[in-house]
Amino acid sequence: MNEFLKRAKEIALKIRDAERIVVVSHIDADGITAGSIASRTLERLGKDFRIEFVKQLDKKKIDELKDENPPLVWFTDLGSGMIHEMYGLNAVITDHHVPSSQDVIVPKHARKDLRTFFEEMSKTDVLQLNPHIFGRDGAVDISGAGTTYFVARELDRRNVDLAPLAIVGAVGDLQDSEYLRLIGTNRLILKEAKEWGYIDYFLDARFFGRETRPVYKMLQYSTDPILPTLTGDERACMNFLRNLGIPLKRENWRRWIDLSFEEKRLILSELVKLILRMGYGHELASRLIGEVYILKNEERGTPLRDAKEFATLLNACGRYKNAIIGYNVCLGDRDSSYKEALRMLNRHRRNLVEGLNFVKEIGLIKREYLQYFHAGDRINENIVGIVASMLLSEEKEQLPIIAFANSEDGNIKVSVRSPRALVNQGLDFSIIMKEASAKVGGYGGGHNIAAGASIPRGKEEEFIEIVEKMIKDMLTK
Ligand SMILES: [Mn+2]
Repeated sequence: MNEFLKRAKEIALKIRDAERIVVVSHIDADGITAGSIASRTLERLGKDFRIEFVKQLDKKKIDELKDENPPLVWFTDLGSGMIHEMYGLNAVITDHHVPSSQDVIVPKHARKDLRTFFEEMSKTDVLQLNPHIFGRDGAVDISGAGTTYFVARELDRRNVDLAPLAIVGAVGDLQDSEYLRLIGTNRLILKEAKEWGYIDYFLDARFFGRETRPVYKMLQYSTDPILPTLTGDERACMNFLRNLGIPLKRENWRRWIDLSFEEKRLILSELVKLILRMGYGHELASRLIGEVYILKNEERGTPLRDAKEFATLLNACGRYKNAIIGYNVCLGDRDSSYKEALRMLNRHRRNLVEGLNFVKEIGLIKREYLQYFHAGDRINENIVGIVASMLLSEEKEQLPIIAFANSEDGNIKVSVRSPRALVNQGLDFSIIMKEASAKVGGYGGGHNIAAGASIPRGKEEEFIEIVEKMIKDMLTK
């Protein structure tokens, strides 16, 4: 921990010394919260700065920054994977993605003029705070918002009030999903935030919408875990509650937070029985309950009160190219930006439901080792991956799902989601997406369980053939 904090302090010093700073962050919930933490910190320091949100940090963006050549660039929730391109740039990075090598890699385009390259290299000054370089797993230990928070905290003790945003960022990146609670360095943020009275956390149902949805809706839309015979069926959910003698409505539709302890306990124990009776096993049942994170300064019954709902609101903003709206909400706007964010959240939910219905209409095409669908223009490329996740969670006999959608750049966006059991058997879609897409003239990557790619139009069939063969090889090795 000492080394980690020491690095945070070094970065803090560099920020304190900089005359002007450009913050570059990612457009998802973790990136938006990370950018908000950085920006409030710089505001409190009285710094001259600007912030921008990008979908991904590519060479083109880095070249633009090099041309502008600001005194300091602060990358949050991205940057570690592109360090090898940052020669000539004065930068700090607070990220949690797998870093590219710390050694000097001479990029292809620089090989022609090595002298200029090494001159530039010698001017390069990049410091990063990233759990991977301290031997921890960036998928669960701490998020981009979390690493940014540790630097903010070094710069000004008042910034402890930004800890809730760091928790929202971690939850937005599903860092609580595997262990059903936040672990590692995230725990330090959590404890601090609790001591200061900003956050409360306890065991409860992990359902999305605890604060805002009528209970029957919450069950109907549950995908983690999926509730056999209930998920997706409104009438069944209503009947399930009625049969337990739980009133659906008092003055208003009752939400999870409106129920008594006894009512909650009854529902949860019946759900466990249902899951086991339907043969889904203990592992699924265990996902019903986990740690939940409450932002105590936010109004009860709003999507900002629960970290998971807050993160979803931000993700909705990012996905529809309005990261800045989410950023304003993080910084305290409860008026026009907040209303706009709510509108985007509703639109996002509607699009997901429509997307799901569309795929159910056209049907998944099943093959021996995978299943797939092509959404064309009917599902936005930015949510086609979520639709694939939802479809996967509804199935009992599970094959990986490959989803295609038309991308606005003229190519085909590919998203893949794999059942965890196959990943445990050695399947790794980060490798498959990278190699298979390269074979058809595209690019890709990601995580073992969820990955993506971009491939040229018309190459879908060929791509499926290659992917299926690679899955087969990996699983039968
Ligand atoms: Mn992140």
